Amino acid sequence: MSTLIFATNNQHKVDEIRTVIGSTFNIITLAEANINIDIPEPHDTIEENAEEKSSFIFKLTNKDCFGEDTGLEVEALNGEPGVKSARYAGDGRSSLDNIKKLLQNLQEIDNRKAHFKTIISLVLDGKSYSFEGICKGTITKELKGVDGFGYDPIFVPEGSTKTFAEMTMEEKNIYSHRRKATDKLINFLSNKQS
Ligand code: ITT
Repeated sequence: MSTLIFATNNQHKVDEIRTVIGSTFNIITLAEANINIDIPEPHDTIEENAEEKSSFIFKLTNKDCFGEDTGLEVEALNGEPGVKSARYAGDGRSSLDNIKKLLQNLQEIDNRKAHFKTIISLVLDGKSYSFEGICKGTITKELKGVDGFGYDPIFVPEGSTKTFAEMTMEEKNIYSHRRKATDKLINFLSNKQS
């Protein structure tokens, strides 16, 4: 198996996916591939933005690669922030700003159901494939925990009483959307090899 470039600038994603992949496959980050670029995310769906990341890096390098896009979809907000998860509070705002806006919008609302959705888009030998991972859960009323990133301090996955930010990365990986999508990627790559 040749090396796969992971088309992301988010080191948390790299750490989480590397923990799942272990030494089965070799992945290198954009930084390790000496690619210093902010990949555009111009589309209206998580699927299209994931595909944009992998195809963008494939066009640049002509190498096998994958990207992923993730969104938090909140039932009572008709799926928002969804594809806009990174910039919910506006361009250039922090994760804390995004969280504050979300909690504000859910202030009077009892239905706290939400899920994370990750789409991994792979380009292998010039062909595209995609893998989905969903993690259902609920949004808390206040922030809890200091680990993880993004919306982790306000998301409790089904089957746990802790937020993702109260978990170690290994615990988060038991439940997480990203791990589920990564499992499918590993399975696909393993079958290709055999
Ligand atoms: P790349 O595009 O470089 O991969 P990014 O951070 O821009 O990295 P996304 O476009 O997928 O990643 O951003 C989605 C938003 O959702 C962003 O605000 C993240 O902080 C948040 N997010 C993604 N995965 C998450 C997770 O596992 N837990 C909590 N928040 C997450």
